[in-house]
Amino acid sequence: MRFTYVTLFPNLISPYFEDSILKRAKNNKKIEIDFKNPRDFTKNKHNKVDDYQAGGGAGLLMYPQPLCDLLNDLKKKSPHVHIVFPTPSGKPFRQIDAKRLAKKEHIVFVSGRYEGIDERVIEEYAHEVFSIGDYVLTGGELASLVMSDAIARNVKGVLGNENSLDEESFEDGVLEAPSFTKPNIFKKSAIPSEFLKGNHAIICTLKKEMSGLKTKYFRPDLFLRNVKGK
Ligand code: 6GU
Repeated sequence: MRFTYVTLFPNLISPYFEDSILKRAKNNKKIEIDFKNPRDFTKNKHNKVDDYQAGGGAGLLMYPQPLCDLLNDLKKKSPHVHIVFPTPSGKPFRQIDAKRLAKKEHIVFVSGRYEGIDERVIEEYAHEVFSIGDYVLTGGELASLVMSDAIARNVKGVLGNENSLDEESFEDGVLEAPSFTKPNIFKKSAIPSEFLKGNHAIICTLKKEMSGLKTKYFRPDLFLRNVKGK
């Protein structure tokens, strides 16, 4: 899997791949990353990438030409890229999207800064437009990283133990059951006793019950979606 980040600020992104699982994945060539800077495609003296909004409105927007030249260049070199625009006005990014996108060869994340990107660029180039939640970030970089991380861990060979991909939150549309490790008693609080007895059928039933309760309590929206079978 190759991730290309189109960003004015590559330094916001690159350190995330310098530690832990994604560092190993990069070293093992399970994932490859590179960066393209729209500023390198400007044609004006001061390498300006932003401009005032048509019709007024607070803040500046990234205007089309540098981004379009950059993306045309990218598509010419890699015709099969899947281009993603992170924006708070996109559709919600979910676990099923992470799994689906993990099968792509090459994903490009186009991060806007300032108040965002001229809509015509998104119309022209986006294969998908995602939001990572109902809040506004200062730019698309963090959102791109969030999505890349969720995608990368579904790429074959990235996680040490592929079993960790089963049984996790959202796998069956429910939150993961609580889990415990040693010590058996921590600050007067004991691990549920069945967990220590080792009857896996009982533990499995218990976990399913806890999973359901947790989902109902913290995510009534997910719970109802399951009840309705959507
Ligand atoms: Cl994808 N981008 C930005 N800038 N803000 C966000 C977001 C994305 N998702 C939620 N907030």
